[in-house]
Amino acid sequence: MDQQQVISDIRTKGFAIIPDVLSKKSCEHFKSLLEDSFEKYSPHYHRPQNNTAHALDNKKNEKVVFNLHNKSLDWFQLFEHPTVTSILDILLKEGSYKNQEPYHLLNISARSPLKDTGDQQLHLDSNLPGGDFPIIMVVLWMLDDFTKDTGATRVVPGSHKFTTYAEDNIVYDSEVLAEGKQGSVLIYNASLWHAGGKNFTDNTRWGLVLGYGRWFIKPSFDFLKNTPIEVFEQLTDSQRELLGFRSAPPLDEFTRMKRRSDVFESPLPYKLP
Ligand SMILES: O=C(O)CCC(=O)C(=O)O
Ligand SMILES: [Fe+2]
Repeated sequence: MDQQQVISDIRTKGFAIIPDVLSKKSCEHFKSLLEDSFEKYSPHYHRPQNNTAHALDNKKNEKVVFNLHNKSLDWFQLFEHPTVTSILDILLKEGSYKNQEPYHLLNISARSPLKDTGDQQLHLDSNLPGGDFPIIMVVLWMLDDFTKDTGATRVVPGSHKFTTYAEDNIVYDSEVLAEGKQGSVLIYNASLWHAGGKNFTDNTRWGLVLGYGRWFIKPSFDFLKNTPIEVFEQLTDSQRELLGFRSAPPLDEFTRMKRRSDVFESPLPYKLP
């Protein structure tokens, strides 16, 4: 698919789907990493006492894995896949000073809704509707087929320009399904109204959900504190930058004056459970 067309679709409709980016073999490899991580780490997840009204934080009906950067370096192939970074380099920089300010990862998770579950309330991932420039973009890698039956993501085209939120429990006439074959990637402006669909099958519907935001937006988890030193040491400069190791605020005026840094922060000691 032509990159100019993808960018133009994201600007006008709020999203675009690029087919055939990953091979079946690669998708199956990443899915096996997800299944292993889910089995190993989900028993240790913090369980919130009270879910919010929309229950987007209710993870009982889905397999979900977080913070993949600290689980396998293989994930960086997707975090910095040139097909997506070449698009993000334009959309997440434009409007910044000289169109050159960096962006970093905000969210690194994957979800697979269980049978007969998964339908989410239409929502946005940007915490603010509308906006002249995208401040957060989401890259959703389809590691399984995304169909009506497996729970493809629902989207409302053009809603990234609305300055309101979707009404609760309403299905909009203009809503469409972001369907795609295994190995496709859905890229959307995080102000787009969207929702994970219901999975009516016994099959998995693994989607890797990567949020990228302008450098001054804080991430979902503290990557500077949850990246083990032995992982950090193996990362390239651009991978460290992507995790935000150059966008942390200075401790105080004696340490540094600029909000961004030329050198990398040092990770703190961290071990997975
Ligand atoms: O899994 C999907 O299709 C979308 C997930 C989503 O929107 C979210 O978790 O914020
Ligand atoms: Fe979302």
